[in-house]
Amino acid sequence: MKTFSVCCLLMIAYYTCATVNADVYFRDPKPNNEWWSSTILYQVYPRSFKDSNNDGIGDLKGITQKLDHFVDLGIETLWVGPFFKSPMYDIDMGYDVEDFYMIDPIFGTMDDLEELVFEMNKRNLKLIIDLIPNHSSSKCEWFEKSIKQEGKYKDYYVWRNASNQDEVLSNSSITPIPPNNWLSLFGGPSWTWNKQRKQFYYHEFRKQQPDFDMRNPEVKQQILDVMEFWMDRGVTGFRIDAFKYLYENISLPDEPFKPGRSNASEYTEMYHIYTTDQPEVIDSALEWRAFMDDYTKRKNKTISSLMSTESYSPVNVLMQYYGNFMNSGAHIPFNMGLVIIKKDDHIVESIDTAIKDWLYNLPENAVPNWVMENHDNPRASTKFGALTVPMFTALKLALPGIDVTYFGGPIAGRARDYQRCPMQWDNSINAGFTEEKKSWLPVNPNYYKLNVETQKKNPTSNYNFYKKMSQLRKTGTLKNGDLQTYNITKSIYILKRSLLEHESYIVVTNFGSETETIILSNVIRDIKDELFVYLGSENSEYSPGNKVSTISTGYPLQLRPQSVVVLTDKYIEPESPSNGASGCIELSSKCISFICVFVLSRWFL
Ligand SMILES: [Ca+2]
Ligand SMILES: [Ca+2]
Repeated sequence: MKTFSVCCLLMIAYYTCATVNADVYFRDPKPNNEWWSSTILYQVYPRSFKDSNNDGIGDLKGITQKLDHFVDLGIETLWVGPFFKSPMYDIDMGYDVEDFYMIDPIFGTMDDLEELVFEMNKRNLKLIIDLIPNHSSSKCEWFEKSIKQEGKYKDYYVWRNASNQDEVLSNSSITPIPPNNWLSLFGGPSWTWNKQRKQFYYHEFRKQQPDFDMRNPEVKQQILDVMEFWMDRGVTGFRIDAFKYLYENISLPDEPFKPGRSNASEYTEMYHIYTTDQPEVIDSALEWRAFMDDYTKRKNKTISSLMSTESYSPVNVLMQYYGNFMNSGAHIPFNMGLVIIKKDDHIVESIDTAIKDWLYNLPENAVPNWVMENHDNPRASTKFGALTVPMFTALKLALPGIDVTYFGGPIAGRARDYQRCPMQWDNSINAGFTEEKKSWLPVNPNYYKLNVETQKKNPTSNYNFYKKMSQLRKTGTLKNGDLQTYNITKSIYILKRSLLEHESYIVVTNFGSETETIILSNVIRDIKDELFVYLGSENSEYSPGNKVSTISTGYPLQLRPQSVVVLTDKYIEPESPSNGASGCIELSSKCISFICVFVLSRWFL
């Protein structure tokens, strides 16, 4: 009893000390050294990454050609978007799969994939691909067979009679009425009548994307077969698309309107309580994880496969995707908290809320993850301005857990407000994306200066900023350290990582419009009087090795608007003069030698 009281007192004392001035205190539950636990998952949008055969469209061989790009950036895991055979209908192109076992000729062949995996393995890179289990294309052979009610395919999809089925069957001029009021995400009924089968089929997305009936055991097995097929080809896991839409309530009740709403064809006017995040979705998370773990054992794989899920669901639901004490679920239920923050005066508060929401709700031993950009949303540079790119890079890459980076993010490709535009590699024609005169989407005309090659040469570029942050993630502190955040004003946001017997790192950002003087010792307890700059954004005017006082005397941090510095209590050697400066010195010494020779030769002659 006495020991218990002492323990309680110690715990209270410990938490009081630890949280006295920090907004979030997050302690990594245990050193987590799985290959995925602090990885960067880099999303490659294959159409726009690199074209190898000059048809203007990116392809698998193109990705293979650019693998050293990832090695240079310190990225270990690629998530390559869908490359399966597909009619590529409309803007959702590629997410309407016609053949789940085939690569679309636009992207290449099975041999190209084999070469990609081989070259990735050589570089210790891992490949994650999309799994699209909710629906197929209406051109998929399975759907065609389902229409004809052929064998096991008969109930592969969600087929239902019309509400007025008897009348329709007896009189072909009568319009069939859908079984209920459910809507497609793109507006209008999510039911489309099939004249041949004389039934409605359900589609959460477009009518060209019919939903599978996930309650059918044959379908469940089919999905597992698809997973195994690609894992056999060297894929180390999946990003599971549209996860919350896997199941619909079996008795098809109408969905209710939101208060004061009545537009029966507008998706956002209803609560989708019977078509999203049904309890069976969580079961799928557990079953598929178990299947993937079992695969690792069966095939004697040295590393486990990674399961990530895409759902814009409430945090409490996403936390259930992680699984429970008995059974694990997804390694990464994508955390979209930072994707949805808006540009306004409360940005610091919004970032803080997004971080807190995830970490406070995280189950024990689960690893957090952070997404900010993807193919469906505008880039941060478009939304918040180009100067904020290193600020978000520093914050995101300094947070514990897994980072998800969207292609082009490290150079802050500002692609005409369109996040799918081709990657800008260099200043050659079409930014080095393709030699074809026309690429599938136009390349941003700013590519002559905004490209990977140019940024690589500039030590203060966004590319090199990202690279240095990614190198920092290899330290014990960033891998396993604690996190504290300080939300002190509307413009200043501070994030600290620390680990016993290791150096600490402090990210300080200024989202405001004026230069701010920050006395860090007023904010952070037990801080040394002087810290070193590990990294500063170009506009911060701080360079690695600069000293900063954390007290009011000396040289306290003066942070320019829209800038960021990363500070540490470890000694950082000041950077040697830049190439330009040493070039000058070299040039002037050459001049002096020349003058000397000239003078001496005049003297003697
Ligand atoms: Ca191509
Ligand atoms: Ca579904």
